[in-house]
Amino acid sequence: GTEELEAAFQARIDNNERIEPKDWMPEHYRKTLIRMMGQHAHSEIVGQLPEGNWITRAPTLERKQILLAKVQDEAGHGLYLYSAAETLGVTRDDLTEQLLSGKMKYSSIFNYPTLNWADIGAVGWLVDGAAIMNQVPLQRTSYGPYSRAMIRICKEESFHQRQGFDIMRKMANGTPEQREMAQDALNRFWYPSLMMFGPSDKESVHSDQSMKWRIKINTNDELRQKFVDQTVPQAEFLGLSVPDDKLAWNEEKGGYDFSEPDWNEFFQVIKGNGPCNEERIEARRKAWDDGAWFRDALTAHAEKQAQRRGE
Ligand code: FAQ
Repeated sequence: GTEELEAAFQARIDNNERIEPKDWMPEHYRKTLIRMMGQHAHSEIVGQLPEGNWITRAPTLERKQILLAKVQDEAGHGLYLYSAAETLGVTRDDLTEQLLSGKMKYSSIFNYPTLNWADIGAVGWLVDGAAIMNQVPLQRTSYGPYSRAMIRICKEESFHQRQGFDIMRKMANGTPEQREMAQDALNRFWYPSLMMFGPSDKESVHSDQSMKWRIKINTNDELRQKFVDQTVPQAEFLGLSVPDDKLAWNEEKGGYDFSEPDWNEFFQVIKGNGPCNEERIEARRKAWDDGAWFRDALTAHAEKQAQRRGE
């Protein structure tokens, strides 16, 4: 019966085995993965927009080439992840339609605007930094196709993080105005970056089950703490200050004490009420609608070929 199947499934998970597409899995495991991988794929795609905004205005040809390559990488990550999600029996079209109808989410962080060039540095340093902190453990997630996608993606993300830090270093050591821009970017991106790890463990509805299934390896608060501990010394190295009066090293716990982000703002943003939600979805809808003729042409072509083959 189902109970036996579930027990055998859990035993495989506990034994640290990877689950592959054709293996038996509980329906809720499949649904959870579709939600998480779909959201992750959407984030990679929507995440191109805030940075794409600066490709035409990058300060040098070299910076422009680097940014262009990074944004292209994000498109590639989205594609691996959509493909990995498709192994669970959902189509990419379905996932896209659920994003456009507001049924599926994407990371809260991409609903904030990139106002100046230093923001591109802050996105690479903090947003990619937070993404890596979350994704490195996911290389060991229980679902095979997701874990393999993560291995590839993490390699590219670490290059992204370094390019962001490099922009920050340049700005923080530049003219007083550039330094001010770097500080301003850190001020605006700090708390939204902390929100990327999801709500506090108390409010995280999916963590318990997802950790039992090793879909998630760490809790949201664990990863947020690691991110703060890693990032504060980097801010110090840049000579910038983290916008948190309560930030203090706590010897006993071997980590920093820090202020929680404004969770009310977080829940507003994921409900669709952040500064750029409408603009982001509108850009995705336009791309989807503008591409309709191409999808139709591909289908018509495939049908014609099948007819010629007499199928
Ligand atoms: N934004 O119960 P939990 C990138 C939702 S990196 C929006 O704790 P869970 C790279 C959550 O879905 C960013 N919604 O949920 C890049 C749930 O709502 P639901 C993408 C959020 O899944 C860099 C509810 O809150 N990375 O794109 C967020 O166990 C630069 C309750 O939360 C990933 O997706 C949020 N921040 O833990 C690209 C990593 N947090 O669905 C371009 C994979 C929570 O029930 C440029 N995902 N929610 O309606 C994960 O690790 C997990 O899904 C968490 C959330 C940790 C994000």
